[in-house]
Order: sequence, then C-alpha cells, then structure tokens
Amino acid sequence: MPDISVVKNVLASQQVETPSWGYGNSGTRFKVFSQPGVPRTPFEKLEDAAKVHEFTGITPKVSLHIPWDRVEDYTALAKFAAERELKLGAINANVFQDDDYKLGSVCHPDPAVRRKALGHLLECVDIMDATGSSDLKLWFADGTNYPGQDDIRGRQDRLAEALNTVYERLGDDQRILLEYKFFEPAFYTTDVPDWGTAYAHCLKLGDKAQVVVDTGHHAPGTNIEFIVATLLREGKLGGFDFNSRFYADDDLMVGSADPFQLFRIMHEVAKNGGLDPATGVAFMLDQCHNIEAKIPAVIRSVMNVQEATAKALLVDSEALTAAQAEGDVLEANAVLMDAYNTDVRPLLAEVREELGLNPDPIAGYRSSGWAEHITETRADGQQAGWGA
Ligand code: PSV
Ligand code: MN
Repeated sequence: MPDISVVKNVLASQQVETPSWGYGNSGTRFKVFSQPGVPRTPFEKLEDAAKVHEFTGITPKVSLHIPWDRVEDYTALAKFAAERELKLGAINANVFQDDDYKLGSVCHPDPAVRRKALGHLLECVDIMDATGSSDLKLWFADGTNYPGQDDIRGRQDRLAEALNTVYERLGDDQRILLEYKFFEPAFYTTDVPDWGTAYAHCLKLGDKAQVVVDTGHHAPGTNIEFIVATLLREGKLGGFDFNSRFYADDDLMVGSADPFQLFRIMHEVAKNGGLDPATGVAFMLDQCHNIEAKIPAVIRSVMNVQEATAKALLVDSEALTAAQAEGDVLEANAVLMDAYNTDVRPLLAEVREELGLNPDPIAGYRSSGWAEHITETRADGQQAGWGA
C-alpha cells in the first residue's frame, strides 16, 4: 500500500496554476453575464488569485493572456504578484482576435499577416522576460473552413517557420507549450488539430518545446490518458489546460463532467513521474465561469484536481503491477477502482490543516468577507472580460 506520509507530501507540494481570465466575465457567443465584484484590471485579477491561493495553499502561479492582460509595466505587475505571494505563470499569446486573422495568423497566406502574428509572439517572450515567466503557451485558431481554401501542407510549413523563429528567441529557462484543438473556430482543417501534429512540431524544435493537453480539446470518446502516458514517455508533456466538457470546448470546471476521466489522467501522470516538479508538467486551469461565482469556482476546480491526484496516489501500484503481470484483468481493474472509490476528502482536510489552512477552502473563502468587499469596492468602472 502507498505510504500515506509520502502521499501527503506530494499533495502538499503539488501546484495548480489559475488563469487570469477565469476571474473576469465570460460567456458564450449568445451572452456574457456580468457578476458583482469582477476585477477591472489585471491587478485586481491577481488580488482574486491571491485569495484562491490563501485558501487552497497550492495556487501560487497565475497565467496571463495578452492582450487581455496588457499593462504598461510588466515588472510592476510581477512585483504586485510577489507582494501577494504569487508568481506570474504562462504567458498565453493571442493571435485570434484581430480582423487581420480571418484566414489565420502564422499560417495566413499573406506574409504581412504572418509577420504581424510573429511579432506578437515575440512580444510575448519580451513580456516573459519582464515577468519572469518560463512558459509561452501557443494556441492557434488557424485553419480553413472549406476544402480547397488553402494548401494544407503549405500552412504546416508556415507554422514551422514561425515556431522556429520564436524558439530561437527563447531564453535558457523558457519553453514553448504548444496546444492543440481539433476544431473551432475552423471547421474543415485546423493547423494544430491533435497531439500528433503538436508533437511532430515540438520534436523538430527541440527540448524547449512541449505539448499542452487541454482536456476540452478532443473529440468525444478520445482516450486522453493514453495521450498523456505517451507524451510523458517521450518527455514531451509540457502541461495541462484543465477544464471539463460535455459537448465541445465547454470550459466548465475540471472534474465536474467526468471525475473518473480526470482520475484516469492523474493516474497516468502519477505513475509516469509527472508529479515530480523536475518533470516540469504545468497543471494549469483554462476555464470560464459564466454562470457560477468565479472565485469559489476556481477553488472548487483546484479541489477537484487535488481529489483526483489523491486518488491516483492511493493506487496500490505493487498490487496493480502484480495483477497486470499475472494477466488478472479483474484484479487489476479492482485495484484501480478501489483507489478511485476512496473518499479522499478527509485526507485532503488533514493535508490542509498541516499546511495551516482551513480544511474546507470553500467555507473559509465564504466567511472571509472577500466577496462582499469586492462587490462594494469594485462597483464602478469597466469589468474585465473574456476578450477584453
Ligand atoms: C482555445 O480554445 C483555448 O483553450 C486556448 O488555450 C486559449 O488561449 C484559451 O482557450 C482562451 O480561453
Ligand atoms: Mn486551452
């Protein structure tokens, strides 16, 4: 059986990175509903992230999205974060919200548009230098809607060229995290549609390029844990954009739609060394809280990741290996299910108490008065939102 003190240590040291955009308003293409107390600036987003860290104890990093989090002085933003025991995490480039990008960004047929997109990616590396971020997260909305619209292979060449230029610009401790998604906004071809395409580009680029698995970016029924195990085996799993989906890229709270899938993913992560910080797997959230209160939703998401991780750590790996070696299908499956069916909430409450935290982070947040404080003090001004 796993040593509980080792399990507790891993749980206490795991980190989950929260997204700045999860604190702002978001919605569907039909409606964005605003919420009271929503941040108006990247600084206020960091204040909310600091609250999440105060109650979870494992969320010291915040991902930024540029230009949504554009500020004049990124060093000042990093300092503001540090004063709240936070660090700035992945810088997410955004080459999908400009009229010029109608036919793509780095894969666009027009070299002038490609240059503009590349300029933005390089600017993001400049921002990383100022914030101390090590990860450049690249997701491209590039693709085509109609057969014949553009040259599929030619677009791959353009993509490779841009990635190569960005790769050359990276500092020693910086890396590219390349994110794939099979469709949307393009409906016929997408230029980075799957882990294989992302992996092929990263392999050519070198050690400082790895793949990001956004759990919402797969066709229904895709075995994500297989992808995770394969990428870890190749040393190419850079991290996760965690969220849940029922239909497409729903961006719901991780672990809410299919907690068993999250467990299966975390089992592969745990057994293949992905929880060792040296492996460099970034556990990021990429979620939008459209109808639920944002800060407690982020806290709940972090707790869901922790619960899946705890269950994965409780798998009796000796018993599992023995059952697998004997070809005992039922026993092997039973070992895994025993761990999944364990109620890990008391264990996590203990871990939190040992860290000096409230054993119930949601209750702690609710009684902190922060929601009332931001509702009162952020009454005026323009709320930050997805895409703004
Ligand atoms: C694309 O759907 C995506 O997952 C990318 O990570 C973007 O940066 C993010 O969503 C925007 O919310
Ligand atoms: Mn994502």
